[in-house]
Amino acid sequence: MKERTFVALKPDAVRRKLIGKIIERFENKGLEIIAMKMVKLDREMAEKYYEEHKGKEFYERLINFMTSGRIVVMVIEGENAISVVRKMIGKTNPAEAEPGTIRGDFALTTPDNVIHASDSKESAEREIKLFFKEDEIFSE
Ligand code: 3AN
Repeated sequence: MKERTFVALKPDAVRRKLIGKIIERFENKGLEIIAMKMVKLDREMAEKYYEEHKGKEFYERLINFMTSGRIVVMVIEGENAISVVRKMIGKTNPAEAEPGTIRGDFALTTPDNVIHASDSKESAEREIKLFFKEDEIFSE
């Protein structure tokens, strides 16, 4: 089934100039980038984005990190895009992420684990809406 998922390249990915290397993997896989922009999250937006983690031990660190620099957000479309992209990014903890995955190859610790991708249809819809208007998304 053709799906849309939301991906964010975190401030560490931008600082380390990994944007091209990461996007290349999605394009090589046959996925379509149908929306993309660079933004800098303010605290309010970051809190909205990570509302499910409010109260967790790492929440403050996560918000501080995610507002520390610009990020690249995108909508990716393709067959089973949500699970395929999750597989490609690897486990949340980069120490456990398999080599060959994006976190496995480019990250070592959290919260600076280079990339975020939606983990379900519901979160994809919520996250896409948070960052993109419908007329900024270019579906085939
Ligand atoms: P994922 O990004 O793989 O969906 P989530 O949604 O559980 O993982 O976590 C969101 C973000 O919070 C992660 N990308 C990571 O940056 C950060 N994070 C998750 N767990 C921890 C942790 N134990 N310590 C620090 N940061 C964490």
